[in-house]
Amino acid sequence: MLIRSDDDGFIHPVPSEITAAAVYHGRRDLLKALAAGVAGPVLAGWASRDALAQVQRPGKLAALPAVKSGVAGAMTMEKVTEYNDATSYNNFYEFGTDKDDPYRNAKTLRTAPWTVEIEGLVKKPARYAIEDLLKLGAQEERIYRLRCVEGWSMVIPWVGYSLSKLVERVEPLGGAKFVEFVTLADSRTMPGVGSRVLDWPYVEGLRMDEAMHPLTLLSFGMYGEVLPNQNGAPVRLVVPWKYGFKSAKSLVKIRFTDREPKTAWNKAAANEYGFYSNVNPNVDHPRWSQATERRIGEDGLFAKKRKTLMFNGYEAQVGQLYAGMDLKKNY
Ligand SMILES: Nc1nc2c(c(=O)[nH]1)N[C@H]1C(S)=C(S)[C@@H](COP(=O)(O)O)O[C@H]1N2
Ligand SMILES: [Mo]
Repeated sequence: MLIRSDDDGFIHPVPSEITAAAVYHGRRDLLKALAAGVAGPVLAGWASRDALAQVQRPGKLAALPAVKSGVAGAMTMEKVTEYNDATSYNNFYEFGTDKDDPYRNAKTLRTAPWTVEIEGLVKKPARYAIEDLLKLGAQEERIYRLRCVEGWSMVIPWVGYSLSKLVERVEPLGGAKFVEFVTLADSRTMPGVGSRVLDWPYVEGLRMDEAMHPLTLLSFGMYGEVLPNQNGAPVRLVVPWKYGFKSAKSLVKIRFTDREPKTAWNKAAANEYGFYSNVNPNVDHPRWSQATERRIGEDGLFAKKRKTLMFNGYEAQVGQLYAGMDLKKNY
């Protein structure tokens, strides 16, 4: 372990964490600081912020302590998006379709009490209170790229554990081939649910092997704190190699099934949003290219667009899941 826990309950960084701190904040920034001879104080800040996000967390919500993930590919080298950007530029249509609607409207979401139901083809169906679900696995920090199908992206330090932990616990039956994710649709607290942009509730789905992949995250927090409402409190999915809409927010039900789930976006526009929705720069959306993306926070006049990577940069980890599949057909 690279971290130690003192009796004050906080986890303190040790010098070996500094390289990882550079990862968290962008290696090029560190090199720049070293060259300028100002690395001392900079490193101190980075090291403490990196070891546990709660040390210099945004301080807006309750801390959610986590250890750095050891899962392959879980820590991108890229610079983390500013918290204020990640929490004010969102898609959460239950709260409206403008980018700042979730930030403005999601205050009404009631996240306690909250239960998540596990049903369908499992040996152990269950109703988990959020407090119990949170404790089912060790909370890990994972820094993932998130690529929205609309052509923008962010880099977010999520907190959570692999969905596979929960799947193993409830013991799917042999016939279970897919997992369906159902999210909250409460017209009293979610103003967007009155609109007809989507057929509520918002439903998403994964094939069983995708659900079991270690990178598939059941997330309870970000930036060292519990999730803000607009980012899908109290629990959401994060599937980093797929377009952002697969990462369903504010989950209330997880259902195991033998059929490919009918997802909300597929029902709304089947020719635009397929079941797989893997990030793929070679398969354009019918109305726009998917070859490049705009990184939120880099949108100045001279900011260059970035090339979108196959499977959002997670090809080494997930490419095998799709061996032999025609990704143009299975978009
Ligand atoms: N329930 C629900 N989940 C959702 C959405 C939504 O509208 N409703 N939007 C999706 C889309 S399109 C994206 S890009 C991501 C955005 O996650 P973020 O706001 O935390 O960055 O959430 C996804 N999860
Ligand atoms: Mo999205």
